[in-house]
Amino acid sequence: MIPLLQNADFLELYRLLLLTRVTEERMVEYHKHSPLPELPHTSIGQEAVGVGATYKLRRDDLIIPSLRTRGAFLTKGISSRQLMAGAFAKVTGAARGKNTSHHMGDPRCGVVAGSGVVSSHVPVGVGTALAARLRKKDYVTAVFFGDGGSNRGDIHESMNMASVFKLGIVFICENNQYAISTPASFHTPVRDIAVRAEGYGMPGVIVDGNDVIAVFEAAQEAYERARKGEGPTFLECKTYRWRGHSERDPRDLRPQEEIEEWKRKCPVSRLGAKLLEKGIADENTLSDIRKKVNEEVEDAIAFAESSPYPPAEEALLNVFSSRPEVK
Ligand SMILES: Cc1ncc(C[n+]2csc(CCOP(=O)(O)OP(=O)(O)O)c2C)c(N)n1
Ligand SMILES: [Mg+2]
Repeated sequence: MIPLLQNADFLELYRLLLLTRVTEERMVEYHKHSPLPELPHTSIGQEAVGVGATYKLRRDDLIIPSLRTRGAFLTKGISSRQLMAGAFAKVTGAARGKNTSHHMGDPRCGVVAGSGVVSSHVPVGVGTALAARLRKKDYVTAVFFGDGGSNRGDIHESMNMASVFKLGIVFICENNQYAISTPASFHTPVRDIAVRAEGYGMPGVIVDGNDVIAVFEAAQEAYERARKGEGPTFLECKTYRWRGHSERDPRDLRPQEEIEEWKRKCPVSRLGAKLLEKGIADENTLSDIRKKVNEEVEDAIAFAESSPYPPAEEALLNVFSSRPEVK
């Protein structure tokens, strides 16, 4: 059964969207005057995908974020302090400074570390879903990737294998319509990437990726199917990033009017307006949430700044695993 959202959930979703937004805005500002070890690749404008698709997942459910699924870290239980310390490559980050928040993981919260090689983490998700089957567990795996990444062979092999074995995995495509500055119409011959799901015998669902509630509901339906052993789902979330590919993008080649049009579909203000309209919150409630979020992010920055880098003797820790003895 898909969990019904209560008023407290709507407020929490608003807080998580805003926390993701403010975290990234502050990372960008900070990076401008004092370059961070992590080159920010923001999800500003598309926060509803990571937050909506991971809200109410269990702690033992696994997620493998894309290069841009920032909100999912927070929803899954990584603290803003750990996330920010990750961007600063400090030892207090979730990966103890070995990986910035860009690709870091934390097994304690069910976040599997991603990879800098686009889509190479998707087969890993098939592996974790297969592990659940072999261990007779009902945790699910959600793996995130972009529209550009959806053209890599890894994804097609993964979808095929996951469907053949009816594994508990959900393929979540963050279709923000660009791969760096190449429009999806240049790199993908179909308008809706979800139509490819049919070729792999799984449902292909398209959802408004700027509507956090719609993303939540579609994802929950897919997880339910996955948990019941009915197999994978492909979920395409149509969205848009407001900023360039990364903070190193010298010039964003996308049309300014297009960016402005998508800003009017802001997932954070959309949910805020819904809360006001339904009487779930008033202006005071929302500004109180905003105040607390700003304080939390400032605290995270202070924490990251004052945290140490990892000690040299940790350089080889958790990098290699010893080879099992062959008898
Ligand atoms: C295999 C591989 N090719 C190219 C790159 C360089 N690269 C990094 S991100 C990116 C674009 C990815 O676009 P998309 O999958 O749509 O994700 P988005 O950045 O839009 O979230 C590219 C080409 C890479 N990291 N790995
Ligand atoms: Mg993209």
